Amino acid sequence: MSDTHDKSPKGTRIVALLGPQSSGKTTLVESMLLASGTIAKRGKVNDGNTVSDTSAEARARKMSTELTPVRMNYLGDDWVLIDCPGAVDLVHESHQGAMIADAAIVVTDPDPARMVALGPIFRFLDEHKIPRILFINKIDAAQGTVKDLLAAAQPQSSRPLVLRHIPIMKGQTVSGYVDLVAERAYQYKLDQPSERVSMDVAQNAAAPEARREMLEKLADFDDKLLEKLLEDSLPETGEVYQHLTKDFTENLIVPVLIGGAEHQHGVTRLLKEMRHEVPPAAVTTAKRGIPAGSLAGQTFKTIYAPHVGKISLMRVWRGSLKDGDTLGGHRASNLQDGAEPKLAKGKVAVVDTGNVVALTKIEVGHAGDIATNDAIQKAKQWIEPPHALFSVAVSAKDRKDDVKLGDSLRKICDEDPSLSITQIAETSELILRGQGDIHLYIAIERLKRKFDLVIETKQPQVPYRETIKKGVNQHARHKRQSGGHGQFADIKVEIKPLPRGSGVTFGDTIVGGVVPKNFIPAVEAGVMDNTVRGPLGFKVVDVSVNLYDGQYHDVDSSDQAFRTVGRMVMTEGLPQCEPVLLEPIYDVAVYVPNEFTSKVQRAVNQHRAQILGFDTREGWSGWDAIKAAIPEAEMRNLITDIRSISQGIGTFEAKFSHYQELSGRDADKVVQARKAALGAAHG
Ligand SMILES: Nc1nc2c(ncn2[C@@H]2O[C@H](COP(=O)(O)OP(=O)(O)O)[C@@H](O)[C@H]2O)c(=O)[nH]1
Ligand SMILES: [Mg+2]
Repeated sequence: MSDTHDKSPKGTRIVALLGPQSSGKTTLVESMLLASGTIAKRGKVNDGNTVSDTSAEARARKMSTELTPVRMNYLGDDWVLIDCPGAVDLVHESHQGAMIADAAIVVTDPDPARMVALGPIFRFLDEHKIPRILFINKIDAAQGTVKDLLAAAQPQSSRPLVLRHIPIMKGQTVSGYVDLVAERAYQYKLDQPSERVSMDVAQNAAAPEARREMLEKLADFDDKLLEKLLEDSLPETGEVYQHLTKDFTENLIVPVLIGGAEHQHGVTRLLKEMRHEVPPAAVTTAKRGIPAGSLAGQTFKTIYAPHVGKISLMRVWRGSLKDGDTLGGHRASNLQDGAEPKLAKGKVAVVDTGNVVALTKIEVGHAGDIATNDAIQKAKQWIEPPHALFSVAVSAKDRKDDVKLGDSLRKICDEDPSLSITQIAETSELILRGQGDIHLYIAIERLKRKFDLVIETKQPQVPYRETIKKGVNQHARHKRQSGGHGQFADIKVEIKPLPRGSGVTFGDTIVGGVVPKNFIPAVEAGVMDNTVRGPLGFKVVDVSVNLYDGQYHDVDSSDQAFRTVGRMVMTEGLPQCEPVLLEPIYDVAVYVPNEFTSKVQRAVNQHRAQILGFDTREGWSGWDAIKAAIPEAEMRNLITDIRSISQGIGTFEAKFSHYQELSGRDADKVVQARKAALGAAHG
């Protein structure tokens, strides 16, 4: 691709395509590239030949698995389109793309029942003041009229949705549209720009009323326009465009377009609107609080590529970056086109304001970090990765890869900050956490492709513990006579339950040196040895052990003998104390749109939950928060269940709360499984 040809005065502008999975974002990118003449023939997601969706993981799944910047020049203006994944699991990835965009195109299916999925997207865009166009796609397959669709979408948006054109119907299908601003009618043409037809041919009686509705929405933000409308005088087209541009840029309204990406319908219209209304980088720069200086760029994505190493995708917010410039205190060379989906192709000499560059062999921080000539700093505004919702235990299939495992996992988490890795001491497991099973399995495929690392996964173990329900006084004697001098130790202890959270305590009330002071630490060590695994097979907690009597032998007693008897007293004593299983309980808040609350509540109940009540979700109109206490053992598929009921958008937050007794059949199952596992491990 050529670099700095006919420079557009606005620099390179960026739009991010957001929207639910499978709404047609990748297809729309393809259509925009075709309409702008960037490509001569459109690829198809199902044929695996689109310009974005290039990774092996995306091709295999026929869905976008990472953000992909794609370059386009339309009527002399430079653009980067960021195709974002729509899968809820990959939300952080799409937010990274949106954070460096000047505007977003939100693509939706034409189905009223699915509009609820737009809520979190609009919220995110509100929060970061990102202007957005709503593109109602697949209009060829609409469920209901455009009016129905808009009525279903409006409650999801805090800003008024302003329909910019209305469909022309031919029987049950949409055959074209009337542009309400220009008052022109267009007929869709398959795989071509629409053809202008006369308004008479269009016979669209609804147009004047729809136009008036549009103007009334604009008048809410302008008193002069309101006066005009009240006096029944209509504004000129030019004036309407001015209002639309201003209100869009200032995020007061959401313009709505309709079309069909797959058939090139409404695509030129979208490009024209972008051309006139999407603000340049300078406007976004001011909004984002990008630090002053002649040059500023922001890393928005880290990628590790085989043979290349770390690649940082950066948007240049201010100034232009030239080969050899100092960036973050180091020399930047070998600048690559950051909007070339296959990357590491297309070396560029200069990266202009607004444009994206792929940097290698230079440290420019993590996603979100801002580089100026001499420093790298955290951004004032960036996004935190969402709470983890799903986890698996991972290990290298081949032991010889153990060394590589840690480093590769760290890189994959750097690429995707919504992944995290934790070593759990109690279970000795390495846990990979993320947003759902798809998320984690994509990560595991990446590990294979990028680092030739084959991962084995297991369901993470629940760190059960055990305690006792009653106390006992226990005597133990260790005596062995063999050859020379033997071993002798004798103790009496009182074992007692303690309140939850106390751990294991050891003390003594020995008088008269019946157990000499110097042996007492050995007794304690022996006792502790046997709290690592109690009679049920788990770590023993909330138990006090007091040594109150004993005997020793001048020659045969030793630390070793007392340690042994310390172990014995626990092995013999604990089973008589009514051992009981403890399971970890989490405080969970499940968040769903209130239309799903009762159904989700029922589903949550299936997870042995104790429902603590529900309330409205703070700051989220139309959403509820269901509070519950849920055992960790029941959390595994919680997100899958919530999503299956809530159009994929329900979510939860969980925090460890406490350990709680588990008895009955559930406990028996756990203990049996543990015995089997320990038996297997010990051969
Ligand atoms: N009927 C119809 N299908 C479309 C249209 N646009 C996209 N699709 C189909 O919708 C599916 C998902 O498209 P894709 O671009 O991968 O969606 P994304 O997940 O939003 O990127 C694909 O099978 C497309 O062929 C359209 O305008 N009409
Ligand atoms: Mg896609």
